[in-house]
Amino acid sequence: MNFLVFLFFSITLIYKNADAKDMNIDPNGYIVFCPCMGRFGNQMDQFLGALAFAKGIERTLVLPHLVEYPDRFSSSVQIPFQTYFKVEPLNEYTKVVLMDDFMKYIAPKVWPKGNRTVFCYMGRGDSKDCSAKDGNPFGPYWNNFGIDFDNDVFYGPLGYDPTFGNHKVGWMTKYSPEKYPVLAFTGAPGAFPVLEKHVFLQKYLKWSDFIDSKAEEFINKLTGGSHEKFIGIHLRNGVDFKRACEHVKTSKSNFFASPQCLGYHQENGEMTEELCYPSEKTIFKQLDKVLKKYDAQYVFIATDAEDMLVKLSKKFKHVKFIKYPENNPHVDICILGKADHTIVNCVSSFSAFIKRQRDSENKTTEFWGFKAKKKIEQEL
Ligand SMILES: Nc1nc2c(ncn2[C@@H]2O[C@H](COP(=O)(O)OP(=O)(O)O)[C@@H](O)[C@H]2O)c(=O)[nH]1
Ligand SMILES: *[C@@H]1O[C@H](CO)[C@@H](O)[C@H](O)[C@H]1NC(C)=O
Ligand SMILES: *[C@@H]1O[C@H](CO)[C@@H](O)[C@H](O)[C@H]1NC(C)=O
Ligand SMILES: [Mg+2]
Repeated sequence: MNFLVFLFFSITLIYKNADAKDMNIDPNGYIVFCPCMGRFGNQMDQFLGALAFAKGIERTLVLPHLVEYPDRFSSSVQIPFQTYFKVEPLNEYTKVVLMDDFMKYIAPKVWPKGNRTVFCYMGRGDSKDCSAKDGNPFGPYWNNFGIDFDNDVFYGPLGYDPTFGNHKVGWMTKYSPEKYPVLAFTGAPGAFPVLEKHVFLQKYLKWSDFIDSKAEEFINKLTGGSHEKFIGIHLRNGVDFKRACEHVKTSKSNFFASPQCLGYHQENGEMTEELCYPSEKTIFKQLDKVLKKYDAQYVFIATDAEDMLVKLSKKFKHVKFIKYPENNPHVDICILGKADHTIVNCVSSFSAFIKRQRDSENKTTEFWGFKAKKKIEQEL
C-alpha cells in the first residue's frame, strides 16, 4: 500500500474518538512523551519502561504516536498508537489514554496553551534549555499536536525507575501533580534496552485488528486455511546494521538488544560477529537443523534488506520460502508471532520485540549464531 494512503487510512478510519463523557481527569496527572529515539524496536523497548514508570508514579500514561521515517519523506511522520496496538489490554496494567483524546479532551483543562512545561534530564547541547523542538523528529512530533513549550525543567539526577532509591518520592513531591499536572518529556522516560524486570510488560501489547487481520489473511491464503506449519526468520541485514556490527570487532560486550540472549550480566557469553551479522553459512546450517526438527513446509522471511529468497530456495528445494508482498514491518512481526518457531537476531531490537511477544505466548524462538549455555552443557 502506498504510504500516503496508509497514513490517511490509519488516521481517518482507525481512529475512533472517545466520548468526552468517558474522559475523567486523573488528579494524579499525566505523562506525555516523544518516542524520539530510533525506529520501531527501540521505541517499543523504551515504551515498556515508560509504562512501568507511569504506573510507578501513579500517573496516566498518554500513549504516544509512533515516529516513522518513510522513504522519500523529508520529515518524520507520526502514526497514532492504536493503528498498531489495542488500548484495552494496556489499561489492565495501568491508566492510559490516547494522545489524540488527551489533546482534545484533557489538555484544554489541565494543560492550557501558554503554560506548558517540558522536562529533560539536562540542557541539550550548550543551551540552557531543553531545546525540545529542535530538529527531526522533535519539532515535527510536537507540531503534529500544536504543542509549544513555555518553560523547561531539568529533572536530573532523578531517573525513571520509580523503585530505585528516592526516585518515586522525588517525582511525587518535587514534581507533584498540583504543580505539574502534565510531565511532558523530550524523549521516552524508559531505558534502552528495556530493563529485565520490565520485559514481562510485553504481554499487554496486543496487535490491533487492523494489523492482525492482515497477518491472518496472508497466512490463510498461503496455507489454504489449514494453518500448516511454518518457520519464521528475521534477517536484519541492511547496511545500517552491517555498519553498526563493525563495533563488535573491537568489543565483546552487550550491544543494543543483546542482553536478550547474552543475559543482562552477560552470563550467557560474549558478543560475536555471527550474533550481530550472521554469515550465510550460519543461516544455512541453523535453518537446516530447524527445518528437520519441525518438519515445516514453509519459511516466512522478514527482512529490512536482503531476503536471500533465491539462495534459500535453491538450498532447500523441498521448502517454500515466502515473504509479505509489501514492506510492512508491523505485519512482518505479527506473522512471525504466529509461526511455529522463529530464528531472530539477538542484537536487533526489532527482533527483540518478536522474541518478547512469542515468549509471552509460550512460543519458541532462537537466535542466529547463539547457543544457550544450558543447551551447550546438555550436549557435552
Ligand atoms: N518490513 C520490515 N522492516 C524491517 C525488518 N527489520 C527491520 N526493519 C526496518 O528497520 C527498522 C530497524 O530499526 P529498529 O526497529 O529500531 O530495530 P533495530 O535497529 O534492528 O534494533 C525497523 O523499525 C523497520 O523499519 C523486517 O523484517 N521487515
Ligand atoms: C501554570 O500552571 C500552574 C500549574 O497548574 C499554575 O499553578 C500557574 O498558576 C499557571 N500559570 C499561569 C500563568 O497560568
Ligand atoms: C505460558 O506458560 C505459563 C507457565 O506454564 C502459564 O502460566 C501461562 O498461562 C502460559 N501462557 C499462555 C499464553 O499460554
Ligand atoms: Mg535501530
